[in-house]
Amino acid sequence: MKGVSSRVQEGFTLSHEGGMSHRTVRMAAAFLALVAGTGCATQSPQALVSGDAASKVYVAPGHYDEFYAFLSGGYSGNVSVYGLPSGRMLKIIPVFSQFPENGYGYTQETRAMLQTTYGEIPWDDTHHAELSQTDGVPDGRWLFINGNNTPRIARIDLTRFETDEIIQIPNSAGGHAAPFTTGNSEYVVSATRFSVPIPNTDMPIENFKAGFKGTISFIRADQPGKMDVAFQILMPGYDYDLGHAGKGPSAGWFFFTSYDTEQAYTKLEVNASKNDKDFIAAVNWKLAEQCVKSGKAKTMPTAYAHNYTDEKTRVATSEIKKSVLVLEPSACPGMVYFIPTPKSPHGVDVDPTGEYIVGGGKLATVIPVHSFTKMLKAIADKAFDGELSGIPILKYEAVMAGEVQKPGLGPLHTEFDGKGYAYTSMFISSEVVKWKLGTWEVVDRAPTYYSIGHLMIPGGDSKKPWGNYLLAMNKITKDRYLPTGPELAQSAQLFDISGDRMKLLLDFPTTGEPHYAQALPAAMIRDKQVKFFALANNGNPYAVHSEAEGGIERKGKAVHIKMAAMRSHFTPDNLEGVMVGDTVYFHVTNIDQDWDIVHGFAVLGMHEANLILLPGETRTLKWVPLTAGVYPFYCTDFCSALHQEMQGYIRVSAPGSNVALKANMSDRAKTQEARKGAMTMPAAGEPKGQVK
Ligand code: RUQ
Ligand code: CUA
Repeated sequence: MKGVSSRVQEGFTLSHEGGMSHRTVRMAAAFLALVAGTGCATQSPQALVSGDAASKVYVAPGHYDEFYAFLSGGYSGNVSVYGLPSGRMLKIIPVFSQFPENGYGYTQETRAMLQTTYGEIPWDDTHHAELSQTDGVPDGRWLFINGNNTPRIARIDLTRFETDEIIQIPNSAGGHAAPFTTGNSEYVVSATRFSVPIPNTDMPIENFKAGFKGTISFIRADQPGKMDVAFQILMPGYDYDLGHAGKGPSAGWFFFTSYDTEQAYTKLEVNASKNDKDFIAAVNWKLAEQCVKSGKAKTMPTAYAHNYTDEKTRVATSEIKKSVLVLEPSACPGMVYFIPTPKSPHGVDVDPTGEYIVGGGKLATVIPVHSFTKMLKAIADKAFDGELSGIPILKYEAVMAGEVQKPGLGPLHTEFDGKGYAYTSMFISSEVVKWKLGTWEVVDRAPTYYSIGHLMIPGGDSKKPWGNYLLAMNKITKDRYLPTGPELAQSAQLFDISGDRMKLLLDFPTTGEPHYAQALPAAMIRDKQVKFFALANNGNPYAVHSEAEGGIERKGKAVHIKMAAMRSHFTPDNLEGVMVGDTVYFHVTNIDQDWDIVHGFAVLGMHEANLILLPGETRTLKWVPLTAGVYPFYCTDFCSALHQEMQGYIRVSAPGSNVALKANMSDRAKTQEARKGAMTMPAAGEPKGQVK
């Protein structure tokens, strides 16, 4: 069977040689489309790529892409960065994962980033990449991303593309509706996908209805290093799935979808799909702030970790916070309303004007759109259908702006182009559906390959979308690429949406499973990139600022080695006097001061990952030698013509041996006038806050 991509290039039309899996998926999509009366997905994929597509995504050698796109890495725990329109991968940023490629989560300086109240957790499931905003528009300061499994939110600095801060969310499980931002990133939010006992204690699962609750957390986010759970709202025990802040007129509100309002706790596939409508919770967060200020929230003891990397030392520390403020809706009337929304809604998206709130009822036959103006009126008129746990339920008809009829099957997520159109992903019918805000008519549809989850338009959930491209992130890849055994890379597809009709431009594979992504014009952050860290400012307690400062020192069973790395040697590079039973800390500083001159460090038999040392940076590898012998170490990053010469030895002797501690100096180091006699070590045995 011939690969689909090669057939695209050859311009063949699809025939039965396309292979079972491919045909089956397309037949299923066509069948579902027929059922839905849409008649889509009957074209072959080849026909959808027009002749000029290649030139639209071709970025010539040496030229830059127009956008940075940040894709969540799903179960890889990372974020990956791509250039658009080329689809070239630029970087993987480790967030909630240990990353052997650069030592994140292994080095003594970074391990504290993965600290939680459950201990050090080197993995999570990232879903939603969210750029910080100013006045409702991405501003290029930071990227936030959630950890879904052990609820956490991370901040990535966009001048360094590094994870700097992680906060754990207490009283939560499944931090899925996260980390959506308010218009000036005052807050990012996290809502519980899984309701749990709060505080979490032992109880029979069948106590679900009475004992399990959801929380919506507002996390202060506008100051690096100071992320904190400002307050939590205690919600009925449903599954809170996604959220989005209002904007413009609705800027003081936040909207969250919920499913399982049936409160089933087993076989949810059936039992949580019974109600015709679930809810979008509309939260007046400005009012919530006031209620917290006026003392309506209760202090609840709990525990959650806050991890932060100091700018000067580049050493992460972890602190455990001990309490949180919890607000009951009944204590703050007017703070939360439920908007009935068909049926098990997934995404909730607010259009650029802030007027329309679009639900993604994944089992619904329409796309429901609520009106913010009507919502305010319904609240004023008390157009309620009862209440639940003190939360008024608004009348569906009173809030509804319109319904997109026969959109396709399985609407999940919607983004906007800023020109009056919305684009909704249809998981079951595998397509993107373009429709007009206000008239609710479907104006275009384009098949995706296959089973699209999120879609993304740069700035497409903000007040000002840069609306020329749309990226579809698909859950199933099947035959789009050369097969690679039982598991295939996930797949993204880029569409040109600058014209009336969507045009497929490009497929590219992605790492992990991207859920959501966000993108911004490269020009916003391109010239703000840090090129190296000034050695003079390196505040790591074990840093060396010249070769002359290198050396070795024993403190009981711990041996600390301060080492300089530069093109193309380590100083010192011959070390003796270490014994079996010692724990050795290699504190290696890259003293080169040039962009992209990176060194690595690894020792024979080590149990950690290698160190990757950015210019001007210090990183520490902990090594426990198990047997006597001589162990080579070397630079793992090809840094110069004499990179292969960048190596050294450490001698390990039997316990109790009398081999003297010794670290040789290079000739160059000996002549360095910076040499101040014996090396000095910081008073504290270890850099503060490091995890051992
Ligand atoms: S999810 S495919 Cu955002 Cu985790 Cu919708
Ligand atoms: Cu330093 Cu290779």
